[in-house]
Amino acid sequence: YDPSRTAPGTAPPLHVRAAAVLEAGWTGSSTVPSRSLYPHQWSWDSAFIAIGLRHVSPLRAQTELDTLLAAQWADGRIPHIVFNPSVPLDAYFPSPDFWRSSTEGHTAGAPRTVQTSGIVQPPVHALAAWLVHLADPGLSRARGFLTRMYPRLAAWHRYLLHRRDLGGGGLVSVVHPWEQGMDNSPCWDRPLSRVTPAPARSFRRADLDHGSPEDRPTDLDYGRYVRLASDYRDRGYADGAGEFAVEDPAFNALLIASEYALARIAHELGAASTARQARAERLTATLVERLWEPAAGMFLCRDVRAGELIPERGVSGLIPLLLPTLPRDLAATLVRTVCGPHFGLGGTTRLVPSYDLLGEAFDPHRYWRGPAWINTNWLLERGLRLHGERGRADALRKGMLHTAGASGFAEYVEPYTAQACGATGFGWTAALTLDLLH
Ligand code: 9WN
Repeated sequence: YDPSRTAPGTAPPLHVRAAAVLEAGWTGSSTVPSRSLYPHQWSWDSAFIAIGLRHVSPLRAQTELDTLLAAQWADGRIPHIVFNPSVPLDAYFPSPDFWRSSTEGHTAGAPRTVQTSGIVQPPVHALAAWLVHLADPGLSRARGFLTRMYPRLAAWHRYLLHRRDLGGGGLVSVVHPWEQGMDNSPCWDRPLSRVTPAPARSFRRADLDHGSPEDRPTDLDYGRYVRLASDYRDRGYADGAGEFAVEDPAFNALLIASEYALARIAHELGAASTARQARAERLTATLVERLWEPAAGMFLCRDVRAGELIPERGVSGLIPLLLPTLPRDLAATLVRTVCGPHFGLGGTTRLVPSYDLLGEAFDPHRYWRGPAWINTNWLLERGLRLHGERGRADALRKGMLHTAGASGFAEYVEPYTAQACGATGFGWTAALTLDLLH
């Protein structure tokens, strides 16, 4: 892009503006989701960011993942936040002095030299590593990128499949809403209602100083988030005993998609890959068995502690469209649901909302209770394409690119009008825009 050849007053092209967002968020070793609201490294943000960054600089995309995986715990978990020591403690809550990873996480093998949180986020990483490799296989091989990634990613998946099968049925449970990444989704209301909130005076939120306070989770939500996280910490981050355990369709679908990617990585490295491929197929069948709800035409979350499906339609229940061996009739049903009255794609909404348009808890502005997010839409676009829905995928892609540019790469948007909400110049919005442009 050469600004001297552009007419004065013309905005730079979308890819230039998206790359500038990633440039502004680059710390030298990773990218922040947002300088104001999220000034550290987040796990699934980094995976999505690497997927976009590979088009600007494959080297930086590799470094993004290297930095994250350098903070992996000895038990295999990849923490959801890796803290930047040069950022003041009060810039984000909960800060390192809340998680106390290097002391409380000692038994679970938390690193000593870097401070992290003790919970996890969706496993998009193997998928990201594979896509980063493909952007420049020569550079990747020369730097031993996949050789370095593979054992760490394998340990990560092992942790999830062995330590987090809290329901005993073969799927992974999340133990905190922050782990699933859609913090205040109405899907969590029921399991969260059993959790006694920590007193409001026992902590101080930092998010309300930056975000749009009326969109953010409530103080009551935060009381429960804090209680769950501090109980987990006080158990030394040992898995199994917590009050909150939910099998989530998106978290598990992303693990399966990453397991397929890990099979490809193994193959590229000359290692055995068929067992992984078979495991991904088995996990897909288990996902259908445990979380598919024919009456809803989609997947639902399972509340493991109550032993029942949660009767709320969140966007998470559509994400398994990403899976190649999903039975054909289920894929067709999911497409009908995305385009039907509950999600409105191609009809009332510009992008797929985070929650059921007809649900009682729907709120078009409140974070994960209605607004549309680029990462979930990017995953659905891939799913539509994979299952032969080219026209719908193209239309969604167009809608995403338009929304991303017009909203200043907003964190999330109102689903009917695509009006910008939350932070602007948001990392994964810019990164996934770059990916869609390629
Ligand atoms: C808690 C960073 C993260 C995203 C999550 C999003 C939000 C954090 C918060 O921001 O969560 O992890 O403070 O609200 O819900 O998906 O990874 O962008």
